Amino acid sequence: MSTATPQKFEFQAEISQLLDIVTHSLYTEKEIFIRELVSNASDALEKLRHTQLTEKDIFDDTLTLEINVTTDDKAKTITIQDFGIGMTRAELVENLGTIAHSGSKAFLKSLAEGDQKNTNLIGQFGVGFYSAFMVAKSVKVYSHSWRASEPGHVWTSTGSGSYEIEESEGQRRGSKIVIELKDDCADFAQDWKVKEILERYSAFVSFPINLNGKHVNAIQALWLRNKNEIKDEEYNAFYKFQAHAFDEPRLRLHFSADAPLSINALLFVPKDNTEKLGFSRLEPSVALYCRKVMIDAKPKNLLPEWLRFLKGVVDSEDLPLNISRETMQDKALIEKLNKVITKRFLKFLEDEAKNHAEAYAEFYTEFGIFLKEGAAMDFTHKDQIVKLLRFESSLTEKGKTTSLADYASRMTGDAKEIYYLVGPNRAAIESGPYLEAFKARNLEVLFCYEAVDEYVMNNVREFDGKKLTAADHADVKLSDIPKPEGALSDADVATLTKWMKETLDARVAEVKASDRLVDSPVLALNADKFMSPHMRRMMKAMNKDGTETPLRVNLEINPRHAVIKRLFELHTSSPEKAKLVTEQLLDNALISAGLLDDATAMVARLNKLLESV
Ligand code: FE6
Repeated sequence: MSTATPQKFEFQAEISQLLDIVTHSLYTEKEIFIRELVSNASDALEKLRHTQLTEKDIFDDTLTLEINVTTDDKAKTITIQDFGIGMTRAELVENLGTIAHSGSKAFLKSLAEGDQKNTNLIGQFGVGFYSAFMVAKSVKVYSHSWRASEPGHVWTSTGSGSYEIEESEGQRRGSKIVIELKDDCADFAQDWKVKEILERYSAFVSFPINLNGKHVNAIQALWLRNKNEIKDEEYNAFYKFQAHAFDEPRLRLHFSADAPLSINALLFVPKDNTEKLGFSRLEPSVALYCRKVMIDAKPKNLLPEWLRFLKGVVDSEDLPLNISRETMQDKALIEKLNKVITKRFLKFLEDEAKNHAEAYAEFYTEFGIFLKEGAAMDFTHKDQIVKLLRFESSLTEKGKTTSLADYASRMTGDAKEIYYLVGPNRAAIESGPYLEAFKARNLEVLFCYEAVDEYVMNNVREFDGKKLTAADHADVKLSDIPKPEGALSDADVATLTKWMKETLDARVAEVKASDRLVDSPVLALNADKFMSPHMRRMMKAMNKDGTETPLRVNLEINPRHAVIKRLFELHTSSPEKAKLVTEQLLDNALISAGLLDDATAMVARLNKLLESV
């Protein structure tokens, strides 16, 4: 059927309804109409390229495959033109109604029910075109199919009620969409404004995009290329562009997957952890793409919180284009992407740790804190993350670290616990009274220097069936070792500990002989399961209650130590002085444990003791 005169059509009811939704509620930002129309143009060019492979007789076959965007701020118009496959008259009508024919009822229904899964039903050239009506007074679509035998047409509508189709002379191949902008949308006829939008959403579209004659997209979608053909410099340049960064990336992971989802991802770890440097909390910045077109620059749920230091791109063909922050159509899909990518990245770190131990150690120094956050908070990936944690230990050199797996491999006999001590640094832990018992028994102890470590250890709880245990907790039971000569007798110890408990009264829960002490006279053990010394210190620093909770410690004494043996004599010969010594020993133990809140009384007492020297 050939029609030279304009023909008027009413929109089908479904189309009217859909147009209304797209125009008024599907998208949160009006500017994305440019992304959608450019994406359609790119698809039309892709289809043409495909058609060229099999068809000889192509209309206007010499045209370059490019997209031209032009603006006219006087006339308040924006035009998006492609030399793609184009549409015949029948296709104009058919494509407009595609959704109406391919499950639009289900789509509308699910939208109405607030369940937006079904937006997936909309294939290529989906509702995207309709988004033009968010900003348009009127839209004209000039199109000429690649089929030379078909004439060109112009389709016109204001988006309400009806459209017209008319034959149009002199059309070149492809489609040209001319939008006459509403007055409050006139900004989209500004060159600078449109440039910004194209750079934001369409920077990686494969075909050249010209804005008012100037080429605006010179960067390749590196993530879709074969990684064997990409040079380091190209990756680094891409990273700088994508992350707005000035450094070189520390690590990168470029991977693709087909099942269970199509994924092409390029992830970077930056050189520095800026949060550590005191900058503000990082925002998610692995951008989400669908076939080179950006969907969300900062998707909230694409990766777990603790991976917020990653930069890069995830591209999945399975995503609907019109996904946006508020209309998270497919939470399940994003969750699946999240799982697959996180697992893959953790596997990558595992390989790095194995194959490039030194680079991994440097990465860990900088970004380990994020892994700790993950180990403590992310139950789904905990087991994989815990393998990546590293600590100094009583068996490593200063500055060298060990994994929990390596610790476990060194455990002997029927040992079932992995011990750790928290302290400000190596020297402090090594000179404290807690380590000696473990050293004497050849037990390795992990050294934790960071404020979060205790929290992490408490949350991780165990590794490979072995319990993570604080070495300074009262519950820790250690094996017997041969007692050195010259200790107080059991009876004398019983007498002395009883006397000391009476003397110290409520300041201690219990006084007893120690099986831990080798070189130190006394040791304070945390008797409170729920409030460790370090937790107490943290609460104090944050000015939370908890310093109010009375301190409960067990005091352990070393019956071999000269001071204790002397104290035993003193407690009968000079009880007053023995009381001062006992109190001082408790304070010494509390200082070692980091638990002495106020040293004033201690200093006064010490001065008194010094008088008698
Ligand atoms: C979307 C206009 C109906 C091609 N090229 C471009 N856009 C396309 C197609 N669409 N569908 C096919 C669309 C319109 C109407 C559908 Br009316 F742009 N650029 Cl081949």
